[in-house]
Amino acid sequence: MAFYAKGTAVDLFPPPDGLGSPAYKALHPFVKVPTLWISTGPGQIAVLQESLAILEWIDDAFPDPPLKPADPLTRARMRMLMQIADQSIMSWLMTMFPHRDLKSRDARVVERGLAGIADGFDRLEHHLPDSGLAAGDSMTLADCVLMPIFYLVLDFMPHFGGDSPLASRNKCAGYWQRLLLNPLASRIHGEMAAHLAAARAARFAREAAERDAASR
Ligand SMILES: N[C@@H](CCC(=O)N[C@@H](CS)C(=O)NCC(=O)O)C(=O)O
Repeated sequence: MAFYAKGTAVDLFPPPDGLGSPAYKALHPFVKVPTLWISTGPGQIAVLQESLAILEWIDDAFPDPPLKPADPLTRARMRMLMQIADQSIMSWLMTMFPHRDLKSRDARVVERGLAGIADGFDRLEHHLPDSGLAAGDSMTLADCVLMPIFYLVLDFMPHFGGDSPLASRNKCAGYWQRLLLNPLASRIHGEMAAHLAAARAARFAREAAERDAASR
Protein backbone atom coordinates (compact mmCIF):
# COMPACT_ATOMS: atom_id res chain seq x y z
CA MET A 1 0.00 0.00 0.00
CA ALA A 2 2.87 2.37 0.83
CA PHE A 3 4.68 1.51 -2.40
CA TYR A 4 1.49 2.07 -4.39
CA ALA A 5 1.02 5.45 -2.68
CA LYS A 6 4.52 6.47 -3.74
CA GLY A 7 4.11 5.17 -7.29
CA THR A 8 7.49 3.44 -6.87
CA ALA A 9 8.30 0.41 -8.99
CA VAL A 10 8.49 -2.69 -6.80
CA ASP A 11 8.40 -6.40 -7.62
CA LEU A 12 6.18 -8.28 -5.20
CA PHE A 13 6.60 -12.05 -5.19
CA PRO A 14 6.26 -15.02 -2.82
CA PRO A 15 9.43 -16.42 -1.16
CA PRO A 16 11.53 -18.21 -3.82
CA ASP A 17 10.68 -21.98 -3.71
CA GLY A 18 8.40 -21.40 -0.70
CA LEU A 19 8.75 -19.98 2.79
CA GLY A 20 10.81 -22.86 4.22
CA SER A 21 13.15 -23.26 1.24
CA PRO A 22 16.96 -23.07 1.66
CA ALA A 23 16.96 -20.10 -0.76
CA TYR A 24 14.60 -18.12 1.47
CA LYS A 25 16.25 -19.30 4.71
CA ALA A 26 19.53 -17.88 3.47
CA LEU A 27 17.83 -14.48 3.34
CA HIS A 28 15.71 -14.77 6.44
CA PRO A 29 16.93 -17.50 8.81
CA PHE A 30 13.80 -17.01 10.94
CA VAL A 31 11.57 -17.72 7.93
CA LYS A 32 9.11 -14.86 8.02
CA VAL A 33 7.66 -12.53 5.41
CA PRO A 34 8.04 -9.79 4.34
CA THR A 35 11.65 -9.36 3.25
CA LEU A 36 12.61 -6.35 1.17
CA TRP A 37 15.61 -6.47 -1.18
CA ILE A 38 16.91 -3.02 -1.97
CA SER A 39 19.35 -2.38 -4.78
CA THR A 40 21.92 -0.02 -3.25
CA GLY A 41 24.33 0.10 -6.20
CA PRO A 42 25.67 -2.03 -9.04
CA GLY A 43 25.64 -5.62 -7.77
CA GLN A 44 24.78 -4.49 -4.23
CA ILE A 45 21.66 -5.59 -2.40
CA ALA A 46 20.54 -4.62 1.11
CA VAL A 47 18.03 -6.80 2.94
CA LEU A 48 15.44 -5.35 5.29
CA GLN A 49 12.88 -7.12 7.45
CA GLU A 50 10.08 -6.20 9.87
CA SER A 51 7.14 -4.53 8.17
CA LEU A 52 7.09 -1.42 10.39
CA ALA A 53 10.77 -0.71 9.67
CA ILE A 54 10.19 -1.40 5.96
CA LEU A 55 7.33 1.13 5.96
CA GLU A 56 9.51 3.78 7.62
CA TRP A 57 12.23 3.12 5.02
CA ILE A 58 9.75 3.47 2.14
CA ASP A 59 8.58 6.84 3.46
CA ASP A 60 12.11 8.09 4.14
CA ALA A 61 13.53 6.89 0.83
CA PHE A 62 10.61 8.17 -1.28
CA PRO A 63 9.37 11.30 0.51
CA ASP A 64 6.64 12.24 -1.95
CA PRO A 65 3.80 12.07 -1.04
CA PRO A 66 4.64 11.95 2.69
CA LEU A 67 2.98 9.15 4.64
CA LYS A 68 3.88 10.57 8.06
CA PRO A 69 2.02 13.56 9.53
CA ALA A 70 4.15 16.73 9.84
CA ASP A 71 3.05 17.48 13.40
CA PRO A 72 5.24 15.56 15.92
CA LEU A 73 2.34 14.64 18.20
CA THR A 74 0.18 13.29 15.35
CA ARG A 75 3.24 11.45 14.06
CA ALA A 76 3.78 9.83 17.47
CA ARG A 77 0.08 8.89 17.62
CA MET A 78 0.46 7.31 14.18
CA ARG A 79 3.37 5.17 15.48
CA MET A 80 1.40 4.28 18.61
CA LEU A 81 -1.42 2.87 16.46
CA MET A 82 1.09 0.97 14.29
CA GLN A 83 2.65 -0.63 17.36
CA ILE A 84 -0.68 -1.54 18.94
CA ALA A 85 -1.83 -3.18 15.69
CA ASP A 86 1.44 -5.06 15.19
CA GLN A 87 2.22 -6.12 18.76
CA SER A 88 -1.21 -6.36 20.37
CA ILE A 89 -3.22 -7.76 17.46
CA MET A 90 -1.07 -9.24 14.70
CA SER A 91 1.28 -11.09 17.07
CA TRP A 92 -1.72 -12.82 18.65
CA LEU A 93 -3.16 -13.77 15.27
CA MET A 94 0.23 -15.28 14.34
CA THR A 95 0.10 -17.57 17.40
CA MET A 96 -3.31 -18.81 16.19
CA PHE A 97 -2.50 -19.52 12.53
CA PRO A 98 -0.95 -22.98 13.21
CA HIS A 99 -4.24 -23.89 14.95
CA ARG A 100 -6.54 -23.17 12.01
CA ASP A 101 -7.41 -26.84 11.62
CA LEU A 102 -10.21 -27.73 14.06
CA LYS A 103 -9.00 -31.35 14.35
CA SER A 104 -5.45 -30.60 15.48
CA ARG A 105 -6.17 -27.32 17.26
CA ASP A 106 -4.94 -26.47 20.77
CA ALA A 107 -8.05 -24.70 22.09
CA ARG A 108 -6.05 -22.92 24.82
CA VAL A 109 -3.84 -21.19 22.24
CA VAL A 110 -6.93 -20.05 20.34
CA GLU A 111 -8.64 -18.85 23.52
CA ARG A 112 -5.56 -16.85 24.57
CA GLY A 113 -5.26 -15.40 21.07
CA LEU A 114 -8.92 -14.33 20.96
CA ALA A 115 -8.56 -12.60 24.34
CA GLY A 116 -5.34 -10.89 23.21
CA ILE A 117 -6.93 -9.66 19.97
CA ALA A 118 -9.98 -8.36 21.87
CA ASP A 119 -7.63 -6.43 24.15
CA GLY A 120 -5.74 -5.00 21.14
CA PHE A 121 -9.01 -3.84 19.54
CA ASP A 122 -10.08 -2.27 22.85
CA ARG A 123 -6.89 -0.24 22.72
CA LEU A 124 -7.55 0.81 19.12
CA GLU A 125 -11.14 1.70 20.04
CA HIS A 126 -9.74 4.00 22.71
CA HIS A 127 -7.22 5.71 20.42
CA LEU A 128 -8.73 5.79 16.92
CA PRO A 129 -10.27 9.13 15.91
CA ASP A 130 -13.98 9.62 15.17
CA SER A 131 -13.32 11.02 11.71
CA GLY A 132 -10.74 10.86 8.96
CA LEU A 133 -8.15 8.11 8.75
CA ALA A 134 -5.88 6.79 11.52
CA ALA A 135 -3.73 9.90 11.96
CA GLY A 136 -5.37 12.77 10.09
CA ASP A 137 -7.38 13.10 6.91
CA SER A 138 -4.66 11.79 4.59
CA MET A 139 -3.40 8.25 4.40
CA THR A 140 -0.41 7.52 6.66
CA LEU A 141 1.81 4.55 7.53
CA ALA A 142 -0.70 3.63 10.26
CA ASP A 143 -3.38 3.01 7.62
CA CYS A 144 -0.89 0.79 5.73
CA VAL A 145 -0.55 -1.32 8.90
CA LEU A 146 -4.19 -1.32 9.99
CA MET A 147 -5.59 -2.18 6.54
CA PRO A 148 -4.16 -5.73 6.22
CA ILE A 149 -4.48 -6.46 9.93
CA PHE A 150 -8.19 -5.54 10.05
CA TYR A 151 -8.68 -7.58 6.89
CA LEU A 152 -6.94 -10.68 8.29
CA VAL A 153 -8.67 -10.53 11.67
CA LEU A 154 -12.12 -10.09 10.09
CA ASP A 155 -11.41 -12.88 7.62
CA PHE A 156 -10.03 -15.40 10.13
CA MET A 157 -12.23 -14.67 13.15
CA PRO A 158 -15.07 -17.01 12.06
CA HIS A 159 -12.52 -19.88 11.62
CA PHE A 160 -11.55 -19.46 15.27
CA GLY A 161 -15.10 -19.09 16.56
CA GLY A 162 -14.58 -15.46 17.56
CA ASP A 163 -17.00 -12.55 17.14
CA SER A 164 -16.21 -9.73 14.74
CA PRO A 165 -14.10 -7.26 16.71
CA LEU A 166 -16.05 -4.48 14.99
CA ALA A 167 -19.49 -5.59 16.22
CA SER A 168 -19.13 -3.93 19.61
CA ARG A 169 -16.58 -1.21 18.73
CA ASN A 170 -18.09 1.78 16.92
CA LYS A 171 -14.88 3.72 16.41
CA CYS A 172 -13.07 0.73 14.90
CA ALA A 173 -16.11 -0.03 12.70
CA GLY A 174 -16.38 3.58 11.53
CA TYR A 175 -12.64 3.75 10.82
CA TRP A 176 -12.81 0.54 8.74
CA GLN A 177 -15.71 1.93 6.67
CA ARG A 178 -13.86 5.19 6.02
CA LEU A 179 -10.62 3.34 5.25
CA LEU A 180 -12.27 1.21 2.57
CA LEU A 181 -13.33 4.38 0.75
CA ASN A 182 -9.64 5.07 0.18
CA PRO A 183 -8.75 3.75 -3.31
CA LEU A 184 -5.43 2.24 -2.22
CA ALA A 185 -6.97 0.50 0.78
CA SER A 186 -9.68 -0.85 -1.48
CA ARG A 187 -7.02 -2.06 -3.95
CA ILE A 188 -5.19 -3.93 -1.16
CA HIS A 189 -8.51 -5.37 0.02
CA GLY A 190 -9.08 -6.82 -3.46
CA GLU A 191 -5.53 -8.17 -3.70
CA MET A 192 -5.72 -9.83 -0.29
CA ALA A 193 -9.12 -11.38 -1.09
CA ALA A 194 -7.80 -12.80 -4.37
CA HIS A 195 -4.59 -14.08 -2.76
CA LEU A 196 -6.33 -15.73 0.18
CA ALA A 197 -8.95 -17.35 -2.08
CA ALA A 198 -6.18 -18.81 -4.28
CA ALA A 199 -4.16 -19.99 -1.24
CA ARG A 200 -7.24 -21.66 0.27
CA ALA A 201 -8.16 -23.33 -3.04
CA ALA A 202 -4.58 -24.68 -3.32
CA ARG A 203 -4.71 -25.95 0.27
CA PHE A 204 -8.06 -27.73 -0.24
CA ALA A 205 -6.75 -29.32 -3.46
CA ARG A 206 -3.58 -30.49 -1.66
CA GLU A 207 -5.57 -31.96 1.23
CA ALA A 208 -7.98 -33.69 -1.16
CA ALA A 209 -5.01 -35.21 -3.05
CA GLU A 210 -3.47 -36.40 0.25
CA ARG A 211 -6.79 -38.00 1.33
CA ASP A 212 -7.08 -39.63 -2.07
CA ALA A 213 -3.52 -41.02 -1.87
CA ALA A 214 -4.13 -42.32 1.69
CA SER A 215 -7.33 -44.14 0.70
CA ARG A 216 -5.61 -46.08 -2.11
N1 LIG B 1 6.82 -8.51 13.05
C1 LIG B 1 7.07 -9.12 11.76
C2 LIG B 1 6.15 -10.34 11.66
C3 LIG B 1 6.57 -11.23 10.51
C4 LIG B 1 5.65 -12.44 10.46
O1 LIG B 1 5.38 -13.10 11.48
N2 LIG B 1 5.17 -12.75 9.25
C5 LIG B 1 4.27 -13.87 9.08
C6 LIG B 1 3.22 -13.56 8.02
S1 LIG B 1 2.25 -12.17 8.45
C7 LIG B 1 5.04 -15.09 8.59
O2 LIG B 1 5.99 -14.96 7.87
N3 LIG B 1 4.59 -16.28 8.97
C8 LIG B 1 5.15 -17.49 8.48
C9 LIG B 1 5.47 -18.48 9.54
O3 LIG B 1 5.52 -18.10 10.73
O4 LIG B 1 5.67 -19.64 9.17
C10 LIG B 1 6.77 -8.13 10.63
O5 LIG B 1 5.92 -7.26 10.83
O6 LIG B 1 7.40 -8.20 9.59
